[in-house]
Amino acid sequence: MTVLPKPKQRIAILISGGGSNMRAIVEALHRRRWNDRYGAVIAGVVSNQASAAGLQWAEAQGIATRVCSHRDYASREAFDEALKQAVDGLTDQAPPDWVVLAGFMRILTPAFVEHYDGRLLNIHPSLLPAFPGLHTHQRAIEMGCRFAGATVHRVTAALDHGEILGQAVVPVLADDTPDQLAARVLTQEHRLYPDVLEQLLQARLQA
Ligand code: NHR
Ligand code: GAR
Repeated sequence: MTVLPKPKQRIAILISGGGSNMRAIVEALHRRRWNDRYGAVIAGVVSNQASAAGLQWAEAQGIATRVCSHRDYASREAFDEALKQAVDGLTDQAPPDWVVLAGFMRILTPAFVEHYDGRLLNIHPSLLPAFPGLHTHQRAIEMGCRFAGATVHRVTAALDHGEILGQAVVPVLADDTPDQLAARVLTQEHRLYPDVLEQLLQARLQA
């Protein structure tokens, strides 16, 4: 009996900071045997910040890493072109099957988004469509929200407005600081993002 090899699903992860969501995804890939089950592999990690702590963790795992600093480019268009080269360079210049924003902090141009059409995902630390943009936890507290959370969505040219793929909800507690709320949300992000990604990997395999 011949067993056909599964087509690969190559995942690139874009970070700017600590990379705890990146880590949750890499750990889920190993623990849940995503390579055997869905042909999933980590193509590499790209950061726009050379100092991102997540880069060191990825390197220690033997994952390919690249830095593409927005400060080296005169325009958003020029940065995004270089970022695209870095991302596609992880996979012999073909776009990876999935490009996952995990705490990536630069708004992307329509040209970049189109290049990865349908394969680009983000986790945003609010219950979209509430609070797109930055400082979500402070804004949720100021508005008196009783619940907050995180949303995984497809990335489109309109910031934080793509199709919602999954959400996780946490309570806002009396006297929460933005940092306390952020930590509670982040814990749920680490469950949500791998779960949504696994569903997409599974669906792509069956397509
Ligand atoms: N790009 C597009 N086109 N669409 C989306 O939905 C995107 C995106 C890029 C990033 C993540 C997003 C978030 O989850 C994201 C979604 C950065 C900013 C921002 O204002 C806003 C939203 C998000 C990420 N960035 C500043 C900028 O001028 C820089 C801030 C900084 O460097 O600290 O790009 O919240
Ligand atoms: C996460 O809470 C993520 O949702 C948020 O930054 C944190 C990154 O943590 N993303 C944004 O605010 C995007 N603008 P991590 O680096 O430890 O994954």
